[in-house]
Amino acid sequence: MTNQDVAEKLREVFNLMQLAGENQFRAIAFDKAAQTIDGLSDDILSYIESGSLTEIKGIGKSIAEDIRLFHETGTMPVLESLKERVPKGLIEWLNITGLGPKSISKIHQALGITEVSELKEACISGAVAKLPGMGQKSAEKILKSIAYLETFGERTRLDQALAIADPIYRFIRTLPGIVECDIAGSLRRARETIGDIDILASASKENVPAIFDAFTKHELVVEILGRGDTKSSVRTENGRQVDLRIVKPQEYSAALIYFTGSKEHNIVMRQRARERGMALNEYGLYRLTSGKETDFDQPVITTTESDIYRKLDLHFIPPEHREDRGEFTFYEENESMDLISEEQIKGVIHAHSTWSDGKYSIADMADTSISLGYEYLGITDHSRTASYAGGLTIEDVKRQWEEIDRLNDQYRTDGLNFTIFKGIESDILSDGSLDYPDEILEGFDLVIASVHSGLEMPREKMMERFRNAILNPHTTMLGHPTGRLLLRRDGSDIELNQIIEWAAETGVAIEINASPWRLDLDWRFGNKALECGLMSSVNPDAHTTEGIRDIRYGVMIARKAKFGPERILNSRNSVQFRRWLSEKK
Ligand code: DGT
Ligand code: CA
Ligand code: CA
Ligand code: ZN
Repeated sequence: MTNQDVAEKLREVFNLMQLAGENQFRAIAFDKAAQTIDGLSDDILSYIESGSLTEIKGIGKSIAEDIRLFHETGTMPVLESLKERVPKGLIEWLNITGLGPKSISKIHQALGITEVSELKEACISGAVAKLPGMGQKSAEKILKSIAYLETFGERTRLDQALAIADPIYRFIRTLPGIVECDIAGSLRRARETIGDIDILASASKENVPAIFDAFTKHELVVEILGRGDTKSSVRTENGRQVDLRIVKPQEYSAALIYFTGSKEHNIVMRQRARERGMALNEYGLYRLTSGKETDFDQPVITTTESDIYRKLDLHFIPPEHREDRGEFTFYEENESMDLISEEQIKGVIHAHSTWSDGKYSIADMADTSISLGYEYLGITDHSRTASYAGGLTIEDVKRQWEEIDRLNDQYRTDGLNFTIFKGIESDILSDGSLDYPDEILEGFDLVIASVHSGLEMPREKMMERFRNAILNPHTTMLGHPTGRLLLRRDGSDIELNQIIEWAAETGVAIEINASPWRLDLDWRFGNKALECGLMSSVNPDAHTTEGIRDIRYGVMIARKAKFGPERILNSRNSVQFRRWLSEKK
């Protein structure tokens, strides 16, 4: 049980209390407690164990008791009773972006509806627009969010899928009788969102029932969706479906290619097999009969995925490139592509501190970076226009520089090979200019230029805005270019191919924002980026010390987008990185 687990539960109470129309002050107390615990630097468990929860500011006796019960029983009575009182349908409305509990409660009470489908109708009919404080615009926004839910509700973010898949995979791998086991499907291909989780294993026949028994009894499983001789499907705690398939050991490599996908990649693979007088399916590679049918009596012996690729005149194609987006041409000719790996990342770029909206001090962020083995940290708090995120005034900037100088002096005195770079995440203003006068911008080691407002500008204006930001000599790199939030909000309407060309021409990098909410630059622009020689950097956009670990997801996407270490800035050591920055200037 982490601090974040507790905060999440308290926030759930806050939301449901508002839906239930409970006393505002009581509800807000839960929200405040959640915020406090989110920002707590000590482990909440230590407070629970020593019975000192009420010593935390903003945690009264009653919330302390709720937290204690949550720790003891896994739930809170206050939450359970709320869940009984609030209509189930309404709770689903909370997933509609831009619709807060207050509005939900208002619409529900005025129109007496509880289902998402009814809400949709009420938006179309104009009933929602007529409510006080709502209007046509709000109704349209709600409709758009519902459409989004309908399309993506069945998918999940990469980090959420990994949090389920990793423990289950580790568990299965060690079961008696397992010969081989891998995560397959979209997760193995490192897609940014995942439908269901596919796990593939091989085992001899007599072991299969016991393996399925163990799988369906795993602690994360809440429901068994189906069970057959070769496949079993379950639903896990947060609603995710996991499929486990078990094949015969000799079928494993063909099955792994098949169930890794993508479908598009598989189609080309089967075609290549036929062109070479063979048939490829999920069981193996076979010769064709004279009548061009699969001859199951004549298997082509292969024991690894590489063997199968070789028979089809290809070098091994790494799973993250199996999308039928140019990989066949490349791996016909080339043995491999030099791809960035997590160990090659030397520095943490794009991190926020308490100076703006981060939860930890610069020194804390640096300590965590050091303990994770990084050589440098580029602190990039928000700029002054982003006042909602605590953006820095010019005075703040100067004082922050002094703090960074002091810390760097300290590292030098201590003989530590660690540097903090002075950075800023500057808002790109609506005309494309950056957020400080030149004499301040000059003082930064690096400037990440990002759009945080007016994301819905018409394309032409937006492109002009980006062009100006790229042409600004102080811009080191663009941050999260589209501004999308995965499964929540579309990105800006921009022509990214053009932006990539401009950036590459002027030597501006475009970050791969590693936050699993963003993963922006999208990997689909990897081919274009490669063709132009675009530079990038795998940036965690960390607002907490824990957030630094998001680099993991960014590296997965960078590999998928075909970036090797030479085009990833933060694979350079701090000396090389500093040199690149000064050459850019
Ligand atoms: P997802 O789950 O929507 O994120 O995406 P995938 O790629 O994991 O798709 P899924 O779970 O439906 O199937 C896993 C793999 O199995 C898929 O990548 C390719 C293979 N596969 C499934 N159905 C078909 C099919 O109808 N034709 C072909 N060629 N391959 C299939
Ligand atoms: Ca899948
Ligand atoms: Ca599946
Ligand atoms: Zn940002």
